[in-house]
Amino acid sequence: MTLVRRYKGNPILTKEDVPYEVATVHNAGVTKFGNEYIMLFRSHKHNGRSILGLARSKDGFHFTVEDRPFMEPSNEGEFAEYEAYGVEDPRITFIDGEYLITYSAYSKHGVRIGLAKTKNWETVERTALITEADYRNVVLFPEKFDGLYARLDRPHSEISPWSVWISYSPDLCYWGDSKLIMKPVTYHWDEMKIGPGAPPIKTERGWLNIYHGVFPTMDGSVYRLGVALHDLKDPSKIIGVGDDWILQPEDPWEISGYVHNVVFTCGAVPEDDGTVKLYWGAADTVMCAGTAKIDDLVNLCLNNARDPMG
Ligand code: M1P
Repeated sequence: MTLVRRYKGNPILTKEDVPYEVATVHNAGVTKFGNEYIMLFRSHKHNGRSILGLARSKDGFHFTVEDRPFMEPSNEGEFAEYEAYGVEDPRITFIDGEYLITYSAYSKHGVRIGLAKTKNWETVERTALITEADYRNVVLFPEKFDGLYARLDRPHSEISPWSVWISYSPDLCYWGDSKLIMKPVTYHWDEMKIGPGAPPIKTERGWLNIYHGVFPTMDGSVYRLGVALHDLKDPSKIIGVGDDWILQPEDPWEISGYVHNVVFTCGAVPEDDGTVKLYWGAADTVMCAGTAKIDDLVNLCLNNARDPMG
């Protein structure tokens, strides 16, 4: 069953649409701002390091890119030290009247997560580096739980490789109460690693978490997307993880590019009609979009579920 319908005009954004020189356009966070859609996308520069550009749209499919990048590696303080190799893979969460951006900060010390915020999408302020090294894919919930912010994160270590954890914070700076909640499954489409994708979407039946899973093949890794449903009151409880993927590389620009066989999401926008606009980077080269019925994704988590812990 096709759960995600690809937009016919894919890819929706490529390097040709960017008014400054970049090699790729991918892994974008997307949100609504008034009557606009904002897309914050990652681009490789020709030195191989990444920056974040900004594009705006009235319909969520046709985007116009701003003249200048929105975020480049910082020149100031500790951010300069930890972003020297680039800023990557932004996720956007609207909470308490502000748009919070979590992004990967790359440097000789590894990859950690930076937090920035904006109210107007004209200016942006970095607030903290919120993990140590070897974290990726940090997404914030758009609500607090018992007064605490919550995030899904993806630390990596040899003994607990590439799994999804949850952590909490009173102030978005200091995080704790961490707990492992979801693991890859052996000989399954997400057996090698998993990572949170779009910030969780609130539904009547739980928080919908659209994540990526990776399978190793003789021809490299294949990145696909899947869904998990978290309890509304206690998001550390996973109610169900869909056994099947919801999207895999199929279009030519998903199969071939800078990194082949990749669909990777950092953003999804729920709409009033019960659908979600899903955005994904294809082959780490271009941006694509599609739509799905939120109920269908939730049903997959509940009716065709695998064990969250593998
Ligand atoms: O090349 C595919 C992806 O590889 C990494 O993803 P993960 O978080 O699963 O390790 C990232 O470099 C991501 O940006 C990239 O799209």
